[in-house]
Amino acid sequence: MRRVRVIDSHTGGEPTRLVVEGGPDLGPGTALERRERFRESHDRFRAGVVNEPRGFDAMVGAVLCPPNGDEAVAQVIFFNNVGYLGMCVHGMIGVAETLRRRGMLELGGHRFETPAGLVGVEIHDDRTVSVANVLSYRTQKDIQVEVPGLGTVTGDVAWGGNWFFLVDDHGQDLANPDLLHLTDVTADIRAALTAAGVVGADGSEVDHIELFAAAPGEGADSRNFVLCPGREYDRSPCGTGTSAKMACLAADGKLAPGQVWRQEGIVGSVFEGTIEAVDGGVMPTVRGRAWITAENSLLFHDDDPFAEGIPL
Ligand code: PYC
Repeated sequence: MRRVRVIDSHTGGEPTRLVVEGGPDLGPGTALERRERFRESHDRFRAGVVNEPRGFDAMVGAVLCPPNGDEAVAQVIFFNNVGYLGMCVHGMIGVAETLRRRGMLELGGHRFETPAGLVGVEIHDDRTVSVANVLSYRTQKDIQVEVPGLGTVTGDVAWGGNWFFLVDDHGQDLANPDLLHLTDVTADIRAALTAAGVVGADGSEVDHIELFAAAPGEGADSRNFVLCPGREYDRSPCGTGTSAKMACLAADGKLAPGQVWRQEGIVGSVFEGTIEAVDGGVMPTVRGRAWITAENSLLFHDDDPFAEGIPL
């Protein structure tokens, strides 16, 4: 029997499950190299940790690996119900809170290597965490796709550590959301993008779809709904999506360096973001808070037909 110790947290409602003991040996290398080894040789472990019956579709998992040099305290690789992420801001906030609580990180600044690049983490004394994310930028503006049942949908393609399609004009109600309907609509938009051959700059699928509307209250500048790769929606405001949004706003001259952008998610939690302008885009910082929800051991029995998750 394999025993895997995990600590669960949520950041603005979105869960993160950090493996703290019993994870796979991913060998030497960069976070990107280790992520590919994870995918090739340990994908069943990924599925067993985040999918039913031990997890559920919205769960994001994380494993820590030793750093590859002296630039970072550790590497983090994030995964979900269908695969692997480049970066995950809500997850990074959850990992930082978990490590702080275990006495492994002090208040103040730290750096982590992720498959998308180096990120900074600042743990504040009010328990919030700021994540200085990777370079974020827009690659395509006002792309139009035909979506069956919706008509022509116009949006931008941008990178914030993952690839996003950002749509302002969609006719959907984000104030009183019908989550199943929004999931279907955004999944249809993603399918239409794929069918039209719209991809990220590196040829990757644009696998996150982000709808925006005015925030219903005073506490935020905007509300979003974000469809993640495995057809689940982000319960948090999505930090990589907020980074992509701020890159688009900056490119349109609507967000100045240092100006605070408050992005509300579909369950009402808020991330605060700022940008620094750099060549080729913006360097975003996103701040939020995580809460530990469980300290647990996952058990994988050799004769359990669902040790590697339920293949749905
Ligand atoms: O916060 O960056 C994020 C994120 C990505 C996927 C789910 N959350």
